[in-house]
Amino acid sequence: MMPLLIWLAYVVVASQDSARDYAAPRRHPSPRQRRNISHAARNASRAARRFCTGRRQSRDAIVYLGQRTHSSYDATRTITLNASLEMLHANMRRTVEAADVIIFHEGDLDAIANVRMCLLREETGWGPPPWLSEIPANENWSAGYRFMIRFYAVTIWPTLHRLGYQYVMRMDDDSFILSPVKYNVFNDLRRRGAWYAYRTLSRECPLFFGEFVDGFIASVTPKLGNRPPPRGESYCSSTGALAFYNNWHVTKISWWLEPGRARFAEAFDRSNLIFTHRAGDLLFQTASVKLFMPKARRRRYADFTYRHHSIIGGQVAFGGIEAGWRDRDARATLRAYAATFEGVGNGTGTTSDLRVRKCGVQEEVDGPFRPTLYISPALDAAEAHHVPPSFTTAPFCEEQMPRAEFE
Ligand SMILES: Nc1nc2c(ncn2[C@@H]2O[C@H](COP(=O)(O)OP(=O)(O)OP(=O)(O)O)[C@@H](O)[C@H]2O)c(=O)[nH]1
Ligand SMILES: *[C@@H]1O[C@H](CO)[C@@H](O)[C@H](O)[C@H]1NC(C)=O
Ligand SMILES: *[C@@H]1O[C@H](CO)[C@@H](O)[C@H](O)[C@H]1NC(C)=O
Ligand SMILES: *[C@@H]1O[C@H](CO)[C@@H](O)[C@H](O)[C@H]1NC(C)=O
Ligand SMILES: *[C@@H]1O[C@H](CO)[C@@H](O)[C@H](O)[C@H]1NC(C)=O
Ligand SMILES: *[C@@H]1O[C@H](CO)[C@@H](O)[C@H](O)[C@H]1NC(C)=O
Ligand SMILES: [Mg+2]
Repeated sequence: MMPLLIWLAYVVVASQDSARDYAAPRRHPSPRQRRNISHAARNASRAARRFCTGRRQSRDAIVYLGQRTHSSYDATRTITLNASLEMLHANMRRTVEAADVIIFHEGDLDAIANVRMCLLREETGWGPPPWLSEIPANENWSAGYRFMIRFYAVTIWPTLHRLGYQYVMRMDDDSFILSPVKYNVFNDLRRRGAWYAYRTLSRECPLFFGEFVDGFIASVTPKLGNRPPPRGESYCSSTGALAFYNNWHVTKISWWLEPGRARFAEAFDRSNLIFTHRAGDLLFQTASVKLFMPKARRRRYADFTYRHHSIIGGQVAFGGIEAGWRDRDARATLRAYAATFEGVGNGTGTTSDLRVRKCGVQEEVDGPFRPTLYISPALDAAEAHHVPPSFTTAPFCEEQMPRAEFE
C-alpha cells in the first residue's frame, strides 16, 4: 500500500511541477506519441537495469563521479569519496533521505550501501565524441579527466533524463558540505522556481573559451532569444568574467535539453576544446546559464560551509573553503582548515600562513550582500611571496566592493 501511495503522490507532485514550469499550453499526446512515451520509459528502465544497481526511488538525484585512484593527479591525492559521503549524510540529511544518491564509475568501485552504482559507458555518456578518433595527448590531464568534463557539460543531461530524473545535485569526491542544511535543497529550489543553483564563484574565463562563446553568439544565437553580452563587449570581459565553481551545483535537467542549450552543447562538443585545451564543464555550464537563463532562475546558496580544493604536490593549488552564514561553527571550521592545509600559488612558493578573508555574497538577483568568510590558499601563497595573484582564482570573492553577481 505504501509504495503505491508514494508513487501516486509522486505522480501528482511531478505533474504539478511541470505544469508550473512550462507556460505553453500542453496538448494531449496523440496515440503515436503515447506509444512513444511508453517506449521511452521502457528504454529508460532497460538502460537503468543494464547500467545501474537498484531502482529509481526519487525524481531527484545526487550524483558523484567516483574512481579508486585519481586519473590525473599523483599519489599525494587521496580519494575522499567516503568522507565526502559521510559529511553529506551528516549535514544534508533531509536532502539525502529524499533523493537517490548515484555514483557513476568505470567498474573500479565496490557497491556502497543505499547508493545506486551506475557504470560509465558510451550509453551513459562516457567517452570521446564519435568524431574524435584519437584523444589529443596531454601531459597533465588524462583522457578520463576529460571524459569527466564532457560528462558534466554535454552527456549527463540526456543520461539522467533517460534514467527518469528531473533535478540533479552534483557532488565531487573532494566536495565537502561542512555545516547543517536542515531543509531539502531540491524542494527549496522548486519552491523558489530556480533552475540552477551554485555555492561559490571562480574567476576564470580563458581567452580561447571567450572566443568560442563570442563566435557562437555571432553565428547563431540571435534566433535563440538569449541574453548576449552588451553590444561591443566580449564574453570574458563582461558576463563571463565570473564563473560558477560548479563542483557543487543543483539544476533542473530538462532545461539543459531545450533546443537552444542542446545546440550550444553540440557546438561546444564539436569545438573539441575539452580535449585540446581542457576547457572545463565549469566554463560551459556558466556560459549556458549566463546566455540562456533568466537571472531570476539562478540562485546562490551561501548558508552552508563548503570546501573544495585541488591538492597538487601536497599543497592547495586551487579552491579553498567558504563559510555559510547559518554555520555557527564557521570560525572554528575555518581555523581548523587554516591549521591543516598549506597553499601554493601560480609559480610561487608555498605558505602555511592562511588568512580568513571577509567579503559579501549575493544569493539572489537584486538581493542584499551577506558578509561571508573564506580562505583562498593560492591567494595567500601569492601574497606571501609578493607575486601578483593568479588571474584564475577560486573561491572568488571581492573583499572591498563586491560586484553584483547576477550579471
Ligand atoms: N571515473 C572517473 N572519475 C573521474 C575521472 N577524473 C575525475 N573524476 C571524478 O570527477 C570528479 C571531478 O574531478 P576532479 O579531479 O575533482 O576535478 P575538478 O574538481 O574539476 O578539478 P580539480 O580542480 O582538479 O579538483 C571527482 O569526483 C573525480 O573523482 C576519471 O578519469 N574517471
Ligand atoms: C519519439 O521519440 C523519439 C526519440 O525520443 C523522437 O525523436 C520522436 O520525434 C518521437 N516521435 C513522436 C511521434 O513523438
Ligand atoms: C529506444 O532505444 C532505441 C535504441 O537504444 C532507440 O533507437 C529508440 O529511438 C529509443 N526510443 C525512444 C522513444 O527513446
Ligand atoms: C569506502 O567505503 C566502502 C564501503 O562503503 C569500502 O568498501 C571502501 O573500502 C571504503 N574506502 C576507503 C578508501 O575507505
Ligand atoms: C603541465 O603542468 C606543469 C606543471 O604545473 C606545467 O608546467 C605545464 O605547462 C603543463 N603542461 C600543459 C600541456 O598544460
Ligand atoms: C601565472 O604566472 C605566469 C608568470 O608570472 C603568468 O604569465 C600567467 O599569466 C599566470 N597565470 C595565471 C592564470 O594568472
Ligand atoms: Mg574536484
